[in-house]
Amino acid sequence: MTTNRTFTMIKPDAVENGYIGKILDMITEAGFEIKAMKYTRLSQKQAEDFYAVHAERPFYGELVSYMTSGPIVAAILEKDNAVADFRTLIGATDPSEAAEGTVRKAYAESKGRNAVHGSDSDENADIEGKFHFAFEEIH
Ligand code: IDP
Ligand code: MG
Repeated sequence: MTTNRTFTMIKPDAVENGYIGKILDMITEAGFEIKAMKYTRLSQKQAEDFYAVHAERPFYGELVSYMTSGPIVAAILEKDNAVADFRTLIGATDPSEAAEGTVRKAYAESKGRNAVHGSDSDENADIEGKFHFAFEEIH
């Protein structure tokens, strides 16, 4: 398993608000290299499966409907210590708790509509990357 990769999505709120370029700029400026990328829209089933771990949480329905509400940018990123460094770059789940200089502080609307996803472990980075990209789409 690769330990220097993470998986991200620029979520529908950030796409809708015109922040794709600004967020990709923050990501590349922070030293992440893009290994795979696509502009796509999650189906109901894809969103349900991707967030299955949250199925019992009260916000699950809201989360699935938000994540299918518009297009996203999905990407696999590479950097030493990618998972932890990317979580630092995006900041806390709730933008009101996110540190200055983080993506969520700058661009998230709320705890639910929080601009970006970042994998929380090497294992999930691998699973989530493969969920969205075929082998030949990763370079
Ligand atoms: P993370 O994205 O920072 O890892 P998680 O706790 O894994 O946060 O939650 C996954 C996603 O579910 C969040 O990014 C956010 O979009 C949504 N979410 C989490 N907590 C809430 C909540 O309390 N209300 C609404 N949506 C939430
Ligand atoms: Mg999470």
